[in-house]
Amino acid sequence: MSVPLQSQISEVLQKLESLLDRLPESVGKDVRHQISEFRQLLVETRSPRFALVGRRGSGKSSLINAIFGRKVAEVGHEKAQTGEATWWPFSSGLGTIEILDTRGLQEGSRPSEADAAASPIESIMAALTQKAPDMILFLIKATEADAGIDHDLEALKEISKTVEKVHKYRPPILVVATHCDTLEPKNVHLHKPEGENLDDLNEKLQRVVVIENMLITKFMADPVLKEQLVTVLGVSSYQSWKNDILRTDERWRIDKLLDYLYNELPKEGKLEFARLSQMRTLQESISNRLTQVVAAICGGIAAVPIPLGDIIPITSLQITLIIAIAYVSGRQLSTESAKEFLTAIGATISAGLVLRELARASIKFLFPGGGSVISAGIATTATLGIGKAAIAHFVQKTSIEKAKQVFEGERRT
Ligand SMILES: Nc1nc2c(ncn2[C@@H]2O[C@H](COP(=O)(O)OP(=O)(O)OP(=O)(O)O)[C@@H](O)[C@H]2O)c(=O)[nH]1
Ligand SMILES: [Mg+2]
Repeated sequence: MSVPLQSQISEVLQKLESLLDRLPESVGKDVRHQISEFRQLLVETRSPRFALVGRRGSGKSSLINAIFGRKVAEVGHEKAQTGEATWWPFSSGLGTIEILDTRGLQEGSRPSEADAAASPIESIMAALTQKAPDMILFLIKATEADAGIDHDLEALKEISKTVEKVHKYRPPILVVATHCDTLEPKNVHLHKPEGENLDDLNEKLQRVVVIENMLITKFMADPVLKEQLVTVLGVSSYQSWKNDILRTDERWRIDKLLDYLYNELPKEGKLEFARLSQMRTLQESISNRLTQVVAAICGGIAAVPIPLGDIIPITSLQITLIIAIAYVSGRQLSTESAKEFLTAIGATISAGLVLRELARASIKFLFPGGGSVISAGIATTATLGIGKAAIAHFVQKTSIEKAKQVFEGERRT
């Protein structure tokens, strides 16, 4: 989201809040709550941060690429970590994830006294102190899940302890069993199960379940890790590129992983994640949430007994909603284009909407109380319609004509 746009939204929200300030606290309480959620989702949006724990070759870089669906990290042997471990931004054109590779902890290679300051362990701890991870991802090769992982679990606990001490919260842990595609029977394709022998396929899936359960048992046996565990998920992240062109995509269950990640992220990280993951269901999910929140705010303002004062904020909020949904889908929309969209779907600002809003305001003016309820309903419905039309057009890529029908359909319900 561009900075000018964010400050523009921030301004509208402040204007609203100062409007609410003039009212008794009970009246604006709900709206205030929605405004604060809107601010978290949109104004305070930032890159998600994941701390990765995983041995060499466990598939950390591949998992980052699998999340983006693009090559943003080098797969294979990267240069050995020398000294500094830091939050490292991985970006596609659509967004950024900050990653902290904590491998140095696991390898436990305590450095000599002389260069302790530059040691990986020290710098991992410094990075964790500087910024808290939203989540810890623990990666383990499915084929190595039964090998002694106690040392790895110690690294996990070390990270959790540091984060808790500094940031006063325990990050959720997601365990990812990678390389599931390499389990026996090797020639059975998990990512393309059609046409595979059912018995063979089930045998392979059963092996995944056994590994997941083994890891769950291991985590549940530890009183600290048990509390932080979100889930254990077997996946395949395998993709192969030739000159940055994707030639093989054998990802399996990455969509499910993306769902978990999205759900565990704090509100501030969700928008960016939905955008960069390019996953339509996540983009729909956050767009629907934004629509609900904005509709509730608009309805709330309309229900508040201030005649006329609500016209400007409601329209600017609806425009903001359109810009936000377009952004989630990967587009940057100007205020002008958002207004054009409103016109195109028939929610004309110059005619219908303003007239309706004026009518609404005067109803309220004439019949304080009863009129507010009616107008709040109209404001909510119109906003829901605009949000759904924007989702149809920008996220689901339907035509403007179809988006218009969605808007009209919503108003009729
Ligand atoms: N078949 C299969 N191969 C994978 C999978 N994930 C990673 N690989 C392969 O495993 C190798 C190591 O993967 P990386 O993603 O580079 O592992 P890493 O953890 O980043 O390794 P370091 O950076 O060296 O610590 C590469 O050849 C990947 O293609 C997977 O789920 N299935
Ligand atoms: Mg790597």
